[in-house]
Amino acid sequence: QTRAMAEKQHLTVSSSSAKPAPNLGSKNQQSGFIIEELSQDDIESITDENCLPSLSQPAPIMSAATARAAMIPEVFKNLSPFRDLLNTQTSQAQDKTVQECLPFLSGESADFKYYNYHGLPHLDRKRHIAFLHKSLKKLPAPYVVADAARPWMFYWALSGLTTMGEDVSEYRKRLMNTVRPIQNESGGFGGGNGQMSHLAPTYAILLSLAIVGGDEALGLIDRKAMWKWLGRLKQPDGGFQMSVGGEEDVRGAYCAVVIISLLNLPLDLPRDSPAWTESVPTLLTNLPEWVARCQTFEGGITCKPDAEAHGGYAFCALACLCILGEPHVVIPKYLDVPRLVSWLSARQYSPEGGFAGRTNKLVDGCYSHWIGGCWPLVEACVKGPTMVSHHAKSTNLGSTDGSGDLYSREGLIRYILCCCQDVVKRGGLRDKPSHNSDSYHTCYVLAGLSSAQHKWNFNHLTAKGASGNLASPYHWNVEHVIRQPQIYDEEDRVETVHPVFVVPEGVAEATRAYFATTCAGW
Ligand code: FPP
Ligand code: K
Ligand code: ZN
Repeated sequence: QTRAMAEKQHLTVSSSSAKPAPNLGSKNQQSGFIIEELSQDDIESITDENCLPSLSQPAPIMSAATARAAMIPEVFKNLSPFRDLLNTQTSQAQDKTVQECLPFLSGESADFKYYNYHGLPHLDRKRHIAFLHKSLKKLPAPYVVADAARPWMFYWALSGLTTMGEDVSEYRKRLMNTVRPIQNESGGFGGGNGQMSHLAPTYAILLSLAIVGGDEALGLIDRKAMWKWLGRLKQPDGGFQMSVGGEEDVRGAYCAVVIISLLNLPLDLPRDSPAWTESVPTLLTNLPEWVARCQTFEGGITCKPDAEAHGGYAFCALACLCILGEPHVVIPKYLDVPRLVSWLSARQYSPEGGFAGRTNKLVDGCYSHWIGGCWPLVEACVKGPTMVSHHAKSTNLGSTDGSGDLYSREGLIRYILCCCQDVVKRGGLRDKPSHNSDSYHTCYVLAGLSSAQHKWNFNHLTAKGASGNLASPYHWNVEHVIRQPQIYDEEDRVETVHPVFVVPEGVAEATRAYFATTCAGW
């Protein structure tokens, strides 16, 4: 729906865009925007690029701001035609959010000194990079409540920094010193010193060690203890608890298979597992069946059977399945794909362009990843394996125009660059304009931007350093999405992020290769 609408609106804009929109001038003045006359360069760049077709009549004199505004499709400037007219707390919150976002989307926010001809500001890398480096220093006292989430804090920072092209190897030693004492002898990592092991910090620590890289960093993980601990988390119904005696949910399913796959662990279930019987012989027995039970009547995925579908869990479920097998085989085997696509599509809003996490809730930058990151997996499932022969590692990436997209990449990129950047207070990316930036949103907004700017293809012929158990996720290739006209400036393209592991391209492959070669057996 969103896509069809966006296309329809594109046409509308093209045919009428020579007329300056009557309101925009006064709105711009109200918000303190300086309205310049169009320079000769401005006029030439508009006519030359065919951005405004059918300029058969002489171009009317309009301000650069108005010209820019005319380049923004109507769908990102007006209330949605599907607006819920029932007046409730929910619809009021939605209307308020739209009003909050519209000035940013219409090229009218005074926060930005520059908007390009498609109404997009630059990605303010310098500020976002500084923000994340700072988050790795000593934090102010209020962060004490987030102590158990400390491993997340450094994963988000390291992941966000590398997505913006930063080298983070300077953090290797400090990271190793931080995580060494929080690994428990009984397997896995806690959130901090003296805390019991939990799958969430264990996932964040494993990915962080993988990102900083090197044998020494990876070598500090006790694989055998990890395997035994995973056995204790495995449940008779197929799923995983987050900690011993803790909640069993789809995050557990995803974190567990990420760990098993990256560490190349044996699949046998330890005999002392609460789940072990002759009919549950492995860590993976009944796991995809358990994940399948998390799909709801809406088509989305919930944390555990019979609860509410949410984007965070949708990504966990899809990425888990894409570790268990090939997307085009395993996703349709366990999920109702048309219903899933319908639910995912309904998460993208207009005019905001970004995603909400669940029905009747608000757009939020972090769903650029949790929902946005579902799309490459679902697209690969729908499209089937590709035969692209080029190998992708940054040099000479192939490119595609993104045809076959199931969502509006343009909408997502607009929401991210226009609404999610703090370029005034402290840098970093955020949920929405009224919210402060934080490292969680910085990490996942950037991951979403990367997935909107690139296209991942599943290619079962290409094995990047992996064969054996759970080797599917090492068979992806990436291409640049290049579309004419490209709405964002090429300098604002970020790095490629693995669609299943959410680490820089190549990192998961190197990690698996390390554990497959140096740790054959224990
Ligand atoms: C609702 O928050 C959020 C949840 C119920 C959990 C979301 C789950 C994730 C983000 C996935 C975590 C993944 C791993 C790998 C640990 P809310 O009510 O504040 O937000 P909302 O209004 O947008 O739903
Ligand atoms: K939220
Ligand atoms: Zn959020």
